[in-house]
Amino acid sequence: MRFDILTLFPQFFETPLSSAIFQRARDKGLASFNTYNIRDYTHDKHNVVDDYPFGGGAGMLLKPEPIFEAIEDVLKDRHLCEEPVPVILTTPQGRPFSQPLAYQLAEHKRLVILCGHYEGVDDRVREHIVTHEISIGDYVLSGGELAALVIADAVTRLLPGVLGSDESAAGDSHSEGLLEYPQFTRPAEFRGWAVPEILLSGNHAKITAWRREQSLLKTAERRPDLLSKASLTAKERKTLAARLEEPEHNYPDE
Ligand code: 6GU
Repeated sequence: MRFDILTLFPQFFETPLSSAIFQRARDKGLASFNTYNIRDYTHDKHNVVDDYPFGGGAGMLLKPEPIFEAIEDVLKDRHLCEEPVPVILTTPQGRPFSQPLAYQLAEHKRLVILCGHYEGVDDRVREHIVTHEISIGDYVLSGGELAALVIADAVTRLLPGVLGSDESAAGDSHSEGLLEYPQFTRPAEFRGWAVPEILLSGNHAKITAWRREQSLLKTAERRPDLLSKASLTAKERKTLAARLEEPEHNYPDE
């Protein structure tokens, strides 16, 4: 997968893209990451990338010309027969990012990510060159750079071979629409807190059943919105409802 990231702050990406999952994917030859400074695509003396909004109002908007030039330059070597490359704009107005969307994006050979600017981007960019507008949550970031890194991380770890087989993405929180069950490592007792007995029992069928139940309970308590979309058997729904009636699951509202 080739990522081309367009930003006003290319230096923002230096350390992250040389660390952790990104470096691992690069070392294995499974992903490459290029950053481009939108300012390099201006032609005026002061390299102006923003301007006042028509009609007035607070703040400045990113101008369309350098953005179109930058994206067209990044995509110039493509052959007509190649599949279209998604051009993602990070914006709080976008579609909420999610694990299913990460899987969809991971299918592509290339992604272009245009980092939005908190005050906005001329709407002709959104309308005529961007293919996906993505938000990473209901809060406002001062720029789209962190969102671009979030999307790139979530997609990179799904590329075949990036994670080892025993750390594969299949069991992650959200990959089955449920939150993950609690996990423990040694020591079996730490400061008087013991690991649940069942995990030490060696009974794998019971452990699997316990983990499934823990996932269901945690999801029901913390993210009931996810539970309504997850695939539960009728029996699971029934036992979950019963378990949630038990007093230890009746938390006061925040
Ligand atoms: Cl993608 N960009 C900005 N600026 N703020 C955000 C966001 C994106 N997603 C959530 N908040």
